[in-house]
Amino acid sequence: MMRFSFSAALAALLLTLAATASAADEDGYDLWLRYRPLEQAAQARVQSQARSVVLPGAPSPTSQAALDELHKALTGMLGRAPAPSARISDGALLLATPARLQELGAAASPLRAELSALGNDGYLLRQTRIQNHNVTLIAANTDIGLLYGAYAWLRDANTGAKLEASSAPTLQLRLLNHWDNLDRTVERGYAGQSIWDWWALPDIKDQRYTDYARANASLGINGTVLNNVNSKPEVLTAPFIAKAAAVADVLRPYGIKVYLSARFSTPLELKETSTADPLSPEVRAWWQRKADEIYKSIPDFGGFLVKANSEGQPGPQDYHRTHADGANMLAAALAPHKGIVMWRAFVYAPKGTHLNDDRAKQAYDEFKPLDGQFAANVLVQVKNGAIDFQPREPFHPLFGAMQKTPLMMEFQITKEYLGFSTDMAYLGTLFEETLETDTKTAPQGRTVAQTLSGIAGVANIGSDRNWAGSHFDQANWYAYGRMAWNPQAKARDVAVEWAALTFGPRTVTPVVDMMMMSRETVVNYMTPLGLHHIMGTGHHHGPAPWVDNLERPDWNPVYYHRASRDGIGFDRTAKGSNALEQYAPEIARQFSDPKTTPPQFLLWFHHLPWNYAMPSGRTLWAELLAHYDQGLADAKSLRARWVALKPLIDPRRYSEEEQRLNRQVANATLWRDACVAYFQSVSGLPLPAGVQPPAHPLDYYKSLSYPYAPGRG
Ligand code: BDP
Repeated sequence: MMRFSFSAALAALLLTLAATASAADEDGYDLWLRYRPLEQAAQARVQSQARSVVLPGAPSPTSQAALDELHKALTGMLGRAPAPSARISDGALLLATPARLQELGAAASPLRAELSALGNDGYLLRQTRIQNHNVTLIAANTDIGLLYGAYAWLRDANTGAKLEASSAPTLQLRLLNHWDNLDRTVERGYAGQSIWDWWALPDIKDQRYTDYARANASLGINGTVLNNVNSKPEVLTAPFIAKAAAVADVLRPYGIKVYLSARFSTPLELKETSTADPLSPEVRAWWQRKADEIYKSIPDFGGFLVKANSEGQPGPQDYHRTHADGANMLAAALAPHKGIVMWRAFVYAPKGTHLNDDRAKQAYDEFKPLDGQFAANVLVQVKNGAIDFQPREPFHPLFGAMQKTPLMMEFQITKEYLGFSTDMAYLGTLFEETLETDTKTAPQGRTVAQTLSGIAGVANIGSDRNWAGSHFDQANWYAYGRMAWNPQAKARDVAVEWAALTFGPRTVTPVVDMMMMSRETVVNYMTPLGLHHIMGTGHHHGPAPWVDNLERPDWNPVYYHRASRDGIGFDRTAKGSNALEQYAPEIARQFSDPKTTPPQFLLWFHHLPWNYAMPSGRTLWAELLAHYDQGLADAKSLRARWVALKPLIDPRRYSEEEQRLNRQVANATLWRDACVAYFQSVSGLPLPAGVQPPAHPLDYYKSLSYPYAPGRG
């Protein structure tokens, strides 16, 4: 017995030592492109597929990028670089388009036929025989397809996933939106300063720009809007066009186009026109000249993203014109150059102007009547939900409703409302939940994903060493990119990939379990059962459900939760604001009855008495409390799960996340206690047996303020 426990203890110790010894400190800069030495069996497998790397024909900047990445990766994974070669031999990793295959004297037509359905960006990976040699083939129609294929092969090589795959994206526009200002502050950024060093550009091009391009290309992201939607006129002046052009030069080989956010009143504010009226010939001519000027420096410039007539931004309505008038004017300037306009549907009127009875209705009210009036190169960009990137929202009713206008999805990768970069929340589950929802719209019911022509994610990237503010926030960039490429992808599968690439194969199951529970955890301790927008004023950190004194009714949390002695929730049925009418009839019918409304959206659509009977058998009051308690318990569980992983994670990344998870428990406690205290003060109901009273009286929570909270831009 003695001997057994001694040797068991020794074995455990050795295991721990082995694990810690192999886990050298990492700072996260390498993201999921770490290329650390593979374990022996994996090395042998990868080695057998890549004895040499062959690119027939002359390299282009894009295929050179693929070669460089393979070289870097194989050197890291195998300990030495395979020989680059122009000829095939057994065990070669062959990168080939049909045209490149011909350069080898091999028949290209069978491959061409196979690739015909894969478009410009798709690729296929397979083990095959060419010219009597066993090779691993990465094939595509274009060099950018080869680059995507090379990254896919590397993913497989690292995770041990099966080869033999072909893949092509369904959405042609897969963009990041940076909310980065010209002074390097980042609106809603929690990862340090902007990576775009506008002051140093165009002369100084940081290595980060190349690494940013590699990371994005590895996911298939093919466009980036460099500056904040709350844009400045200066970004369209000659010096900034030159700076944007320098960035575009770095990103181009990686298949990433540059776009800019344009301020609608730019010509007027630069004093180059006397108005910004979109129908004025002077204004139209100015934008045409401006487009010509931009395309001289950036021949593949993507186009403009525009936030107009929202939160005080200028727009066509200032001249009694419509969103379509404004968007089409810009579209006309860009069309000759094949540029596009992404016109945002996140609109709500500034102070003093019209506010309808429900902010959730405004985008639909303004845009649905314009369906069919937008020029061919305009896309309307719609946030995933009708309010504002909440921890959970039902899908935006414009998806499916705008049948004659191409739509883009706008997700927020940066966690403005989900705990910044301190709280862990894996957003893959949020993306999946939205994308797979059936809009129940013609012709036969379409998921949100099927209504899209493009997708945009508000970036969580900054100049922090780990790019995203925390290691787990890298997963949100990763998941966004993978799901932009394949909107049918499952959040769990994506998490498995990311965990293997980021923390190594032995951590996958526990890390993925943490990721998969993390977003629901945040929903539970912040806004369970369909509550929304009860965060602190301005910075959106922490709970503030009591706030009722801001100028606009729809800036106040009390507007959204409507809690009083008689009950809680926003009535969006026909008896209330009737926002439900904006959805397809089947959904409107289902959600108009609280009994058939999914519980996670209950208080989004219904105002219900505190003693309303929930399916669980509890009253609504008890259920609400149970969700807050669950959120806090799960935050503690996340921390405990991470602590258990300590032997498998390098000390630096372990400790950086452990500190954040401690902070998350504190944050969850604050949310839980403050919300329990506040809602109890409103409901007047006692806490059921077993429910802990909040640590402090309500006034304590009300007195907290965060004047220096990050992300205000
Ligand atoms: C809100 C943000 C604000 C953005 C706005 C937008 O709080 O900073 O400018 O969205 O999307 O969520 O335009």
